[in-house]
Parts: sequence; C-alpha cells; structure tokens
Amino acid sequence: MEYKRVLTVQDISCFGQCSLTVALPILSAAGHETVILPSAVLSTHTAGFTGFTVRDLTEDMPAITAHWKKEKIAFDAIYTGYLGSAEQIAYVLDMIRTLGRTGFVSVVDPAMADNGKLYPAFDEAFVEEMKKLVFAADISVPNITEACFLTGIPYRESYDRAYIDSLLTAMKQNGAKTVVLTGVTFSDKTTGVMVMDENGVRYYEHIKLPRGSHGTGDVYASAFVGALLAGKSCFDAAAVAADYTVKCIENTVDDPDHWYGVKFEPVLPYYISRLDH
Ligand code: PXL
Repeated sequence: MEYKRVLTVQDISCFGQCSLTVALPILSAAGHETVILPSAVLSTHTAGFTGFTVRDLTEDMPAITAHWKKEKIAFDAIYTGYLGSAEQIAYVLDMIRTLGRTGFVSVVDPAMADNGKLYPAFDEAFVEEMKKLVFAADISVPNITEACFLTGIPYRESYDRAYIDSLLTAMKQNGAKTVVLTGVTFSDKTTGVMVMDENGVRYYEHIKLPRGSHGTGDVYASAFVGALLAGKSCFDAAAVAADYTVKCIENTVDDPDHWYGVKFEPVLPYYISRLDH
C-alpha cells in the first residue's frame, strides 16, 4: 500500500474521545502519516459537559500554513472536522487550495450540529462560512442535521427516501461532488449511510444499536478517510467505517459511565483487518 500523508484539522478536546484524539489514532492505525493542526483546545467536548475551557487557535493558522509552504510540505489529503471559528474557514480553504500534491483529495466533515440543533459554539454566520468549505470539498460527510443547515431544507425527525434524495439533490445543486450522508434511518432496527458519488446514490444499511453515543461522527469520518486513503472506493470506505463504528458502540453500550465517547481503541484491530493491507 502506498504511504499517504494526511492533514487533519479539528479541535483537541483533551477529555472526551472525539476530534483529534480519535482521528490521529485511527488514521495512524490505517497506515497513514498523520499531520495534525488543532483548531482549538478544549478541556472537554461541548456535548454534555458544562464549564469547559476553550482556546481558539485561529490566529496561529496563517503562520503554520506559511511555514509549511516554505518547507514545501504537501499532503495527499486534508480532512477537516470541528473548527474553532468562522474566520478559520478561510484559512482552511487556502490550505485545501495550496497544500495538495498529485491525487489530492479533500474531505470535510461539517461537524457543527446534530439532532436538529447547532452545537453551542456555532451560529448562522458559522454555517454560512461552512457552506463555502463543504461545497468546495471533494467529499463531505454531513449528518442529516448538518445537510439541512447547509441546504436550508427544514430538519425532520421522521422522513422517507424522497426527503433524503431531496437533501442530496440540494447538496449537489450547491456544488457538492461526493456526499456521504450519515445516520439515515428508515426502520426501527437499522440505520445507514447514503453515498452519492459519480456512480449515483447507494445506501449501506446496518444494525442500529439502542444507544446513540457521542463522538461516533468523528470515529466514523476518521475511519472513512483512513479506508479511502488505503485504496477503498468511496462506497466501500463508507461501509467499512460504518461496520467499525457499530463495533465501537457495541464495545461501549454496557458501560453507563462511558456516556461521553466510544471505546474505539480495542476495536482498532478489527478496523485494520478490514483494510486488506
Ligand atoms: O464530535 C464532534 C465534536 C468535536 N469537538 C467538540 C465538540 C463536538 C461535539 O459536540 O463539542 C469540541
């Protein structure tokens, strides 16, 4: 397998098993050189904790990028997640435009909302900036809530295939190329991902566990990027990431104290086994 270099831009939530503390180990396990750019440093993630500290690192970004350009450091992929500010998005767009090398792919997880609501740190101005990043990316990995904010289509708790198709069509009309829409559920016992790429739209369905877990969006997107860079097609990478995420949740559901993230580390050997190195 080719040795790929991926840059991932997202926050460090020191405690909470999400963003960079999940992306770095998963991408490394997939066999890729993983370069990190922290968008912010928080004491914990913001979903379920109160009183967390936040240090926004927006100001550091231009100098870091300038140094990399001077050193001629370039990437096979850039994968972005939770960002620290709306201003940061212009810097990230510049990285995508200038730091790629042959075969470059950009993957944007517009990590900003879930269950019909924006995360506490974000507002409409942030959504407007995020649209620019998502619609410029080669691949985006939104959940349904995020796709609604990105397209202006009202969020619905229950829906049918036509609603999902309308979200994907609106994403495409706005400029999206490949979209991996996560958390698409048509029945009580199953959920899945809807993948729209140049081959059309395909659904990967898998079991739905009774408990949802924080941080699974980041586990999913990281595992997807790792598998994609390992040579899987977009659909196959989406399926491997889904199976791995299910196993991470299974490995966590019986521990009520572990509500803030998933125990993804013990399941990494399963993930690696699916990459056919
Ligand atoms: O998992 C997404 C995420 C990442 N980073 C921070 C978050 C969240 C979700 O709430 O709060 C800081």
